[in-house]
Amino acid sequence: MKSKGSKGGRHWSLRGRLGLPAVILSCSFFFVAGFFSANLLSQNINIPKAGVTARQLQSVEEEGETVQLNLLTPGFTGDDFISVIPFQFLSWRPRALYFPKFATAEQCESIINLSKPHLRPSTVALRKGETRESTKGIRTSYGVFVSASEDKSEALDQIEEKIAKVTRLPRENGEPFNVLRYETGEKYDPHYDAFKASEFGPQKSTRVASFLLYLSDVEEGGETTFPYEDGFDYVRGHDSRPCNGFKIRPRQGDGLLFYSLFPNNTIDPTSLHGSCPVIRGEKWVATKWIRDQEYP
Ligand SMILES: O=C(O)CCC(=O)C(=O)O
Repeated sequence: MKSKGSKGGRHWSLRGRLGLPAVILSCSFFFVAGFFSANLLSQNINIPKAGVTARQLQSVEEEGETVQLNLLTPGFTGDDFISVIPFQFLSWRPRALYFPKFATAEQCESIINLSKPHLRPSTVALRKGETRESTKGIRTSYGVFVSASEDKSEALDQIEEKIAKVTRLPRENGEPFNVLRYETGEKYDPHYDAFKASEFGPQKSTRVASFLLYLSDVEEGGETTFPYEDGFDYVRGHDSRPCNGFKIRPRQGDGLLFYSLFPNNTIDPTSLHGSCPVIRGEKWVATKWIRDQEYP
């Protein structure tokens, strides 16, 4: 009661000097400021450096109308902004998505320049009984493995982060990028990215998904192909020579994601894929294979 009375006395004396509206306004201001700073500190949230970014993404224009988006307080490892990463859903069999303009032309060029001096003939994983000689000609591109940490321009770091977001698979599960160059006539015959233990021996982990970032356009040929897309040809025993099937034409900066495994962790037969031979021009692509656990 005592404190109530004394608060009341101060309130009324302020009212006398400033007027009621000014008092209510300043009380509301301090309440709101106190509430938000306490909330932010207790959640250890980084206030975005460019506050505008967060605000801009709180609404989107859809068919001429402004639609408000709800920005929530994120968990410790979440984002305090809303991301918009456009994609086209390409297929259920295999589960494949296309991400137009996933990377910028500058990022692509910088990855090519970083990789170019280190290219070596690409190799394939060997099944029991296979040799380098017996598998010669299956994959004729040149390539190099590059980790995000080796790229001072940070392009690979930014792309790896973005891939983790769209796949919802942790960065730690990704193998280093395999940057590939195909010149005229070079190709990769249809194959699976996931290794069957019965063919390749016991594996520490399995490849769940593959993300291909096209680093260049190709004048002709060089499409990524899925000969068994939708299972139709698969059921009919379609042959899998390049280049039949559902084809994706490389375009600089675009990304292709597909899953090699079904949700029950068995290999999706329709994830068979390859690269058609380049007919004209040169193809550059960076592949990120993502495993079911931390790699290596
Ligand atoms: O180059 C492509 O389009 C396909 C590459 C590929 O199949 C792979 O890296 O596993």
